[in-house]
Amino acid sequence: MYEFEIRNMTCGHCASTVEKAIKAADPQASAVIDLGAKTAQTKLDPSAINAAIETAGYPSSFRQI
Ligand SMILES: [Cu+2]
Repeated sequence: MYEFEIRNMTCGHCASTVEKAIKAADPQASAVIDLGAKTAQTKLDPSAINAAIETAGYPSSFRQI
């Protein structure tokens, strides 16, 4: 599992934008988004997903958990 820290994800609209970016990067990814913690968790391909989140306008970093 990988956890992405997405500091500028502040509302439901942001969360849905981030979720769409994750799904577009990897249709197999199931994202668990926690708006309160500003994190998303996925199982697959963190580099591509991180790039997609950033392209959507949200600076992101990830770590293995
Ligand atoms: Cu927002």
